Amino acid sequence: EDGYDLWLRYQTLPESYAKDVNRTIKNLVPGDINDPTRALAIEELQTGFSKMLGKPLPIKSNAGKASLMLLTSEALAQISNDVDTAKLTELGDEGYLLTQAKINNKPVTLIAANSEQGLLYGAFELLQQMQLQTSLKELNHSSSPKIQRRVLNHWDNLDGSVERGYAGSSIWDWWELPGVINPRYKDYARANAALGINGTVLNNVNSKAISLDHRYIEKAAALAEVFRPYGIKVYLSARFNAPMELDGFENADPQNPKVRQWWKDKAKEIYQIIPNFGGFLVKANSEGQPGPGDYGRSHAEGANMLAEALEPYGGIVMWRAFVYSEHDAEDRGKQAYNEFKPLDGKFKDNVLLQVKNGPIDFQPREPYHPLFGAMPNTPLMMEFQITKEYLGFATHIAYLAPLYQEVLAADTFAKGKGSTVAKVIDGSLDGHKLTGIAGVANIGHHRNWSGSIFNQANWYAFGRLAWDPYADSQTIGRDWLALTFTNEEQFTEPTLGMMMRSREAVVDYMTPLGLAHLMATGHHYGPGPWVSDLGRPEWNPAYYHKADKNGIGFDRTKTGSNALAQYSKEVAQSFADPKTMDERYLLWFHHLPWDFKLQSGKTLWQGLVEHYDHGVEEAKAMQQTWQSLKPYVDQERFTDTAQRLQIQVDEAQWWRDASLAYFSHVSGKAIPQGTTPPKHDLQYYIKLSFPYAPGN
Ligand code: BDP
Repeated sequence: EDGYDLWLRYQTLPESYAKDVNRTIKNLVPGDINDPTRALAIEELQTGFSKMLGKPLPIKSNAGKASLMLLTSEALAQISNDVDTAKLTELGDEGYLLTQAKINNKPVTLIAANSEQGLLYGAFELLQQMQLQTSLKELNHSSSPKIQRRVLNHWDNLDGSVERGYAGSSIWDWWELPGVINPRYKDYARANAALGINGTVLNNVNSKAISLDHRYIEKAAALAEVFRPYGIKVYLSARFNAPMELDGFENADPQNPKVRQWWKDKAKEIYQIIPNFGGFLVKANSEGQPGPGDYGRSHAEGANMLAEALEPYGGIVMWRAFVYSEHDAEDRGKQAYNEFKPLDGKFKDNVLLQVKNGPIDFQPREPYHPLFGAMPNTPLMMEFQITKEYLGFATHIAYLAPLYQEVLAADTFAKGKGSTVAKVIDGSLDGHKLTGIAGVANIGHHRNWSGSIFNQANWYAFGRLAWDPYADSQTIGRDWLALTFTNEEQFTEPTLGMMMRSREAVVDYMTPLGLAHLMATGHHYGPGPWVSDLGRPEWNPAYYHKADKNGIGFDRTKTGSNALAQYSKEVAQSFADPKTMDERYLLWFHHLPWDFKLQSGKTLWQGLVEHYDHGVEEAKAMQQTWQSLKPYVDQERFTDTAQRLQIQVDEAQWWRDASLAYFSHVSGKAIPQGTTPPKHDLQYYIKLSFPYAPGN
């Protein structure tokens, strides 16, 4: 068990359940396997049945004898009226129905959908339900995605490195493509299609123009070919000044007709070899990337130029709202809103604005981004980070579904109570048709794909929440555990408990009570709250915590940056009073004296120390739980996880000690009595360096 098979392990089923399946499903009527997507559905079913039950299903062509059928709604209507076709229609292009139906008066297990794609999703779901040992007789399950574009963002570079990647180098071998098609590309597509992911951006948002050069388009086309029958579209990150870098143009100004024509020609060239190309993802005027701002043009003008080029072919632009500049450094968290809100309604119909979940940058905890709910006339797309840049890379366990769910369920009050972020991005709040969600992938060439077994859970959870942003992180976690290890409750329940608390543990030992961005320079791994010497103010941890002898925290109320005013009245009010608000966001919004009284009655300083201690205790508790689960886990995955947990315990301690050494130093507060002092003095922690940390 090296983790390669992800959620498609298809372990031999226990005898009693296998009997049940054998009684219900005796053969398979595949339908027209000339369709490549249907052929894959059949192939997957046969792989699954062979592995789980020891043999593939006998293939029958005669519907009269069928026990498992895959039927599109059209085909179904011709042979049976047992299924409500109106209900099927509601499932749209990608939904499916799994049910027991009567066909020719005989009971049949039916996968029905409006498209071949829906049938493929249905086949994966049937196999998942079998792995979870759901009784097939009770199967009556329909599902359709609530979000249209469910996309992974690979931050993969053409030289094979991965920005913020902790699972080895890129799985794309750009050098050998398009000649060599690694079988792993197909396994990648299978794993994603099993979750309903239907798009992938192949290259880093910090992109190179050469990705749009003909040679590289051919390489991307080879991948697109593998992914197409799985329903996965390829997208590319586009460098805004590509006309200059590739073809020597003098500028990349969106008002320049020649530049506009260049993008039109480029789109045409791409669609000639990738007919189902998804479109472009663009990081512009952000962290040194070129963009329309270089010519005094707005983000809307830049995005619309690309949108116009893609429009004839049905392509879209995913334009990122991740911008901040040193010239307006009072509060970095306010800048995206200030820049984009005035552009609401100015984007073309095939543009999605891609917004990170929080206003700063993928921190262990942030409030939701104030743009959600603030741009009703523009479809906003969510960007989550699956790779754990700020949550311990691949060595710490942090199950991210609770983080995702916390943001999706947050109420923006944009149109009154219940205007959740999920409703903003699934289009239901403002009536948008084009909708999307992106996850920055944690995938690399490591045999287990994600660098650690538990990191796979974050990829899985992203996929499930992209399909249904209202899904519950517990259920997702439980399913993942059953698919990945075993569904014995003695294993799943304690492990799920550990997963569900893991993210909060990280918050506690890294950035409790609403603190953020305290990571050391460059690698974002260890603590560096003392760092204050970097070129731009908002690159320094000291800018974010603002701790001195009088207090700590970032004042985002009226007396400070007033970022609170970017939220609706109700949300702003809920965060306005530090005495009554949700303390998980306390120091995000308030600068408070060290002796401020928390709701527990303790002082802020005591509370901070307790959170740090609690984080370390939780890491230790996870380690103990895991040790008790040894009987349920194979040696390889048990040991690998145990080793990582040991690192996590040691590093939780490091984070706690270094942070408390520093905060005690700036505040002049002694470590409270009865609390263990940091192992070393502050200088020791400051001097540690990590020149070869991965992912830079
Ligand atoms: C930051 C990462 C940086 C990315 C940037 C982005 O540190 O590597 O390029 O986000 O999202 O968090 O563009």
